[in-house]
Amino acid sequence: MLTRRKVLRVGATAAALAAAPAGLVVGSRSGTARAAESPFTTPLKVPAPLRPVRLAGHDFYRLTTREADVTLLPGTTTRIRSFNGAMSPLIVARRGRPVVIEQVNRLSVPFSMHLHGGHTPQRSDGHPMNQVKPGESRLFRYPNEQRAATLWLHDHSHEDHAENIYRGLAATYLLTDDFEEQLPLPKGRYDVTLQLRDAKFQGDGRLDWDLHGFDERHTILVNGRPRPYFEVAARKYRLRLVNTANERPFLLQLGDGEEFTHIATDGGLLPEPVPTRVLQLWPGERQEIVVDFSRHGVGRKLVLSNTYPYEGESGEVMRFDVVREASDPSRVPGKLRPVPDLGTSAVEREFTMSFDAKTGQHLINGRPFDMHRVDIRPRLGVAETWKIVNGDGEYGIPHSMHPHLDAFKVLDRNGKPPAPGEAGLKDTVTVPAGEYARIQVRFTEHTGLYMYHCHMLSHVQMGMMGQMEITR
Ligand SMILES: [Cu+2]
Repeated sequence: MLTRRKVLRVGATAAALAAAPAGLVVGSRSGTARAAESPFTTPLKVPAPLRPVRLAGHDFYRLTTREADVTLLPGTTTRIRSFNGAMSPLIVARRGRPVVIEQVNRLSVPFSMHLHGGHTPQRSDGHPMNQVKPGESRLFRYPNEQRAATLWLHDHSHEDHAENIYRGLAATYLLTDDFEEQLPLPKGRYDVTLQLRDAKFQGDGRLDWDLHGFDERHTILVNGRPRPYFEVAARKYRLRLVNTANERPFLLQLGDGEEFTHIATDGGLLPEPVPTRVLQLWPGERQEIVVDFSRHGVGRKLVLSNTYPYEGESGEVMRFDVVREASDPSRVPGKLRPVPDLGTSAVEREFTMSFDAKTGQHLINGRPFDMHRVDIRPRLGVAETWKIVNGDGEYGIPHSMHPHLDAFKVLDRNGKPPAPGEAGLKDTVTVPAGEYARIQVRFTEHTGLYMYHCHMLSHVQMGMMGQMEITR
C-alpha cells in the first residue's frame, strides 16, 4: 500500500530534481553502499540486434514472451519474464521498412505489446483491449514512417504491465534513417544502448515484487547487469540511455562532473547539441549523449552516478574504464535536426494529475481510467496545446504525461521556456509536484482509440490513464 510516509519520501527526491538547474554540477548526496553488492564486478552486456527473417517489404520477428532463468546477480539465478529468454534485447529498424512482430504469449498472464514512441496504427498499438491471452499469438505491424529515434517495446495490458516490465519485459527498438546516418556521429560498436532500471532481489536472486515498493529497489541494472563496468576506447561514444524502471528517476553525472554532449531525446535528435554535466532521465524517457573518452585518457575510470539515490543506497550506476587508444573519425555537428513546425494550436486542453489519498487512486481530471469511456476526441491533423498540471504539491508526487501516437513539443514549464535539452521532440514529459508544463501535439495519419497516461507505472495501474479517440 502506498503510505503517506512513502509518498513524502518520493516527494523529497522529486523536489531535489526540480531544484537542480540543468547544466550545473550537483554534489553527490551521501549514501551507504550495500556491502552485499560490490559495484563494477560484472562486465556490461552490449546486446547484439535480434536477427529478423527478411521478407519481401518488411522484417519479420517472432517474440515469445515467456519465463526464463537467467543470471543477473553473480552466483544466483533469477526467474524473469522475457522476450525470447533474454533481458534487454535490441531490435534495429530502418525508416521506410516496416517491422512485423509475431508475439507468442507463453506467460500465465495477458500481454499487450506497445511500441513506446511509435507512430503506430491503432490495431498494433497495444491498447489494453487488444491483449494477447496466455497461449495465444498476434501480429503487430510497425510502419516505421517516422524520424529516427530510440524507442522501446513494453507491455500495456492494464492489470499486469507494471509487473511484466519489472520482471524484464522491455526491449529497445532503435530506428535509424538516412538523415541521421549521414551525420558524422559515432556509429557501429561506438553507438551503445543502455537500459537503466532498478530492482529488489532476495538473497537467492529471486526478484521481489511490490507495486508500491519503488524506494526499496536498491539494485541498479544496466542492460540486466548490476552496476557493471564497460571497457571503452579513448574516443567518442554515442550512448542511448533508456529508463525502463517502473518509477525511478535518474539525475546522472559522469565522474566528478565531466562535460558530455546531449544530442537526442525521446523523438530523436535535438536541433543542436547541448554541452552539459548533468542529465535527467525519468521513467519511459530516452536521452542520448556523446561522451569523448579521449579527454580522459587510457587508465581513467569514470563512474556514471545517480546524484539523488533513495535513502540507504549508493548512487553508482556503472563505470567506464578507458582501456585502449582508438582512431576517431566521428564528430558532433553544430546543428543536428530541426524540429518540425506543428502550426498554430486550435484546441486547448488541461489535464490535472492527482493522487486521491482516500481511495489510493491516481486520477486525471478527477477520474480514474475507464476502458468504456472516451475522455477526449482530438481531430486528425489539428494542433492542440495541453497544459499538464501536477496537482500533488501537497504530497510531493511527480507525474508525467505520455500520449500515444505522436511526439510533441514542450512549449514551457511554469510559463518559462524549456531548457535546451527539452527543445527536441518528446513523447513523455515529467511535471514535478505542484508545477505545470504546456506541450503542443498534433495527431496525424491514424484514427481510432489511443491512450494517454502517466509513466509512473503504479500510478497508471491505480488509474492515471485516459482514452482518446482520434477522428477525421
Ligand atoms: Cu503519476
